[in-house]
Amino acid sequence: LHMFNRSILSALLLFTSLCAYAQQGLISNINARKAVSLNGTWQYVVDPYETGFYDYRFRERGQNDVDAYWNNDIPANKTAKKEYGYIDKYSLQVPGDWNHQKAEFLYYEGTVWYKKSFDHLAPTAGSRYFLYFGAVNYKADVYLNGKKLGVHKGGFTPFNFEVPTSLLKEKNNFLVVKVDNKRYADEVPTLNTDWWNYGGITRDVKLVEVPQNFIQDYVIQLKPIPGKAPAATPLAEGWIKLNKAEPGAIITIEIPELKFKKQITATDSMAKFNFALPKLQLWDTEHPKLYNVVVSTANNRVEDKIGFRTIEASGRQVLLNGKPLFMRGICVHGEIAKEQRRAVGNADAKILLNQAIELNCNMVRLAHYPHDEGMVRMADSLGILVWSEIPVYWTINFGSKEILEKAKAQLNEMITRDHNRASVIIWSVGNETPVSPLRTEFMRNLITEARRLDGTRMISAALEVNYTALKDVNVVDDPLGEFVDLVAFNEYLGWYGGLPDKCRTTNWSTPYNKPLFISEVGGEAKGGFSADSLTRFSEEYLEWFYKEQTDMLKRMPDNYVGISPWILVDFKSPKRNHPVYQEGWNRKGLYDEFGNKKKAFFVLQDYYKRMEKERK
Ligand code: GCB
Repeated sequence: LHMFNRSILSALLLFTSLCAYAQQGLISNINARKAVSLNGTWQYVVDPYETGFYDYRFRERGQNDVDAYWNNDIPANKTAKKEYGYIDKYSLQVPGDWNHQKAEFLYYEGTVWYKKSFDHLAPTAGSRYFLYFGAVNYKADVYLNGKKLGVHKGGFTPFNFEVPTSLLKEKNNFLVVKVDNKRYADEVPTLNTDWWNYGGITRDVKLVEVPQNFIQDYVIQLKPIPGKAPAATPLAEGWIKLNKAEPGAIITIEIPELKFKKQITATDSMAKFNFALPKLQLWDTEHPKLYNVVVSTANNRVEDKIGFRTIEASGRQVLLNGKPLFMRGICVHGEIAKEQRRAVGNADAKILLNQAIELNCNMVRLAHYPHDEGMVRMADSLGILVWSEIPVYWTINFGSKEILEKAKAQLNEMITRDHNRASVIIWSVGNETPVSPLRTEFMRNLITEARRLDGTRMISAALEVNYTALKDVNVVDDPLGEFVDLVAFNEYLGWYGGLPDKCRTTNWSTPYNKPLFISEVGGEAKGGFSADSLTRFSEEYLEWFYKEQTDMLKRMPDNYVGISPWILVDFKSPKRNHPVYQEGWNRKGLYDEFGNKKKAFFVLQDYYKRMEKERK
């Protein structure tokens, strides 16, 4: 009986702790909200043994434990013992990964406690407050004035926790975030990735103020008419989600430039709508027209910039606004190579997207995780199409329900953040997952979830081809092809299989009657290293590789709708250890880490110029 009670008790405890810290509804379009930025200098304690979290018996410390690092670090008096503290000598900039900020953090994977004090001088009576994090890699435990607000996992998606107003003080609020970027087998991503595991509070932090009842989220998108261009007065559909709805509340949607105004009445917290918009300029890659859209209730107003377009996989083609689309893409990591750090904010987004534009791209595949919101916003305004992905990467434990839930949570956060971005046309549920019935079931679940969350975009996943069993015709027949809208596959013919001239005799096809996209292709070259084209890692090898590849592409089947080679810029990876050519860098960039173009760049650029003419 004793044992029985114990197990019930521990099950109950687990359940309540999960509930207590479940993420509350994500507030979208965060930059349009009234908020105080908590970016800037944060003090920190590095804690590889997690002494601030566990006592010497490795039991989680109680909330008021004076040795818990979430509690005030000032000793009660001069006699009191304190073995930690936050001082300016140990500080980091937020947003930003820790790895590039201090030499000793380059390889660090573990816990760092971040602390920021802030004042809250003039709280508005009746307002509600949320702490918002653009992203923390990987696990964040958030504490304010000694009270735990919540836990979030997932290194690339936003989250927010409501702050009870009674907890906020006028002066010196003590905000602590325990950030842990250790890799685990049962997390998403898992232990093994081909990129740098940058840790820290990598994106913006804000204290957001909203009224009691507020507009939490909304979707306003064109409804595609299968196989057709949108009507002259296109049909928009979507919904508005109110936090603490008052039944009968009036919601207004306005597009001032179009002199459009529509009111709907909320019956509960979700108000769905569909209506015809006036004649407007559609968003596309040449005219990325964005309209100011204002959603308001009696006491809350949110303004956004939204482009209106339709996207769909139709038969063997992809249609953007009803017209066949060819994607001249490139894969991009969220990294500024020159400074060996995670990309964050608009300025970084501009650097990366302009590099893609120079290559003559109209599309980017944001690998392998959701990038900073600035990236999709910038893509919206530059007219670059986006493939956005969750880090379900390589081998994860596909039999685990818990892992599926973790992946779903990230999918949900990615879609919620960006579901009004015209640039985003593809949600990808993962990359190069090994074929098995369990894997397919897992991925099919994610696809179903993505469709439930957003029925207006294509769903895909980067599939694999077996390079060791290359035939003259390689068939992309991964069973997942049945469930995706766009059959996408990675191929490295001439790098991981054979030499580039293998391309002369190789052809590709898929049994699925769907559009076919090459989501990766690439090889390595060390910028500035010149040799004959048979020498691995030379610029000439990679140039040859791209010549053979682009020649092969002339023989692609009629459902070939585009390609996003791997990758825009060389990127840091602990897996790449050649002491001369790699030194911890994956060298498949068309730009090297200093931003110099490799010879191969011009081969792809030429191909894209040709394709732009041929398949407008
Ligand atoms: C892939 C992966 C990508 C790797 C790349 C490589 O297929 O999707 O994340 O970095 O190959 O360089 O091997």
